[in-house]
Amino acid sequence: MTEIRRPPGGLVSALDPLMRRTNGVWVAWGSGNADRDVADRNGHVAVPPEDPSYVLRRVWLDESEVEGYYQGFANSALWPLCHMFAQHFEPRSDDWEKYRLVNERFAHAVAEEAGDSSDPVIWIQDYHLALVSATVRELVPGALIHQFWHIPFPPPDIFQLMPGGMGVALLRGMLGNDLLEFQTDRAARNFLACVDELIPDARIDLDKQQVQSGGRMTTVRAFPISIDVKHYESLAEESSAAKLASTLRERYTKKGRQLAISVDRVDYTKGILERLRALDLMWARHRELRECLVFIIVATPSRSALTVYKQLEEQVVEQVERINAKYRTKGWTPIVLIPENVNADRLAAIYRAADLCIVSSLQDGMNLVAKEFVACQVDERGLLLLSRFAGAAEEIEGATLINPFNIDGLAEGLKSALAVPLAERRARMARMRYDLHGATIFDWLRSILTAANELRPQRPTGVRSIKV
Ligand code: GDG
Repeated sequence: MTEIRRPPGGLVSALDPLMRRTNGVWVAWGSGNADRDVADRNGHVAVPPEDPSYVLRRVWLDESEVEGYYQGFANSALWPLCHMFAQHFEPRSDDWEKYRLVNERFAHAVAEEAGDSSDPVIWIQDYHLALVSATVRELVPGALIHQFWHIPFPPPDIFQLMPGGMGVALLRGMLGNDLLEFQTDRAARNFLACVDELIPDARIDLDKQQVQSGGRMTTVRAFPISIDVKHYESLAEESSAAKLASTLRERYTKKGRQLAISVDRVDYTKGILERLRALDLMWARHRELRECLVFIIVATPSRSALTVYKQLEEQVVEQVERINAKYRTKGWTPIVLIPENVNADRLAAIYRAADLCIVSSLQDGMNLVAKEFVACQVDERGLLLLSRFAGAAEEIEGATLINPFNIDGLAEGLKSALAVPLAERRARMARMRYDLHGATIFDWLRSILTAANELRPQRPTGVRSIKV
């Protein structure tokens, strides 16, 4: 039997609705036992299976490629470096070699899909493919190429931890794009500063946010990603979600207790252990707050093949067990851990039921959970505590900003949050919901396509797009 799995990451959540609307070709790595069975000779799969509306072109990777390219260079070197976690940064030359080769293969697959079209629009997604645009430009000279970088970009002092040749090759690869899209101005500025330090022939115009190098120009700008707001709202409004939300409230908000939630892939960038330390400190310091709050933590395993991620999963379980053992009373368990992927309907009900949602990322490109929470708060009772180091903090007005490195401050911030009156919560949530409706994933897409269009006004874009 073939089981269809939808990975939990923000990238897929964000792009699937867009692909359905644009009928493009999505070139993506193929994995899972059944992937080859459902693809045709050319690696093409029509998706979604129940209502095919676009084509996936698979690039097959063997085990050693997955290890070196994906777990290795992408997730053990680029990911930690971009999030400024020098302690997890492991650049290895074998991994880099695999990363280069796999990027090369993606570039050739894209060129094949472009076929004889003289001016295709090619949109590359994320940090796994930093070298693709430069190669595609050689293979398809007439293409309009742009790339969205979903994660932060570090300042030069951090970026220069990357061994010289690799760092320069990455920057040159990214400069193969006509338009390079980041989540925030800060990330765009950091990228320009790195180019300024490391690419001697580059000329940067900071006002226009453009780089001239190798005889061509790259525009570098911020386009904060969002979500399909109506989709999340309608999930939360479903009668089954409403029912589950009231069941959760009946179970957990007895005796005037508040229900707090968090939802993350288990990743050291998300500040899950810091959040647990703050809760522990708050309950240790303020006895009166015991039994006042139940915390549901959805912690979805992710990248478990990497030791640092597997260890973090174990640490989260250990810490939750420790805190529960320390404070539990007869009728109260402080933390409910859901250490697995929950389905989207259940997630919407959890968002809806909450009085408080905490996003405590130590660094985060955007953080879609913050926006999903706002969209699903159809009863407008919840408060959002949001890390100032998530891109979302630069966008959402009405959240309470927190510094998750400051455990002490976070514990006190949690205490204050519990005391915010309902009327103020409602006013803030109503404001956030209003703003979110004005900045959805479709607005994000439109603004990117408009900016790309402006770079080549004589040729319309978005007619047939190819995504990597
Ligand atoms: C990267 C950047 C940027 C999580 N657990 C479950 C589940 N999820 C979904 C959430 C959300 C997504 O995963 C996580 O998105 P985030 O944005 O929070 O984070 P990353 O995965 O790190 O995404 C990030 C994003 O790309 C988009 O550009 O915002 O900064 O790091 O959609 O709902 N979904 C379900 N069950 C779970 O258990 N159904």
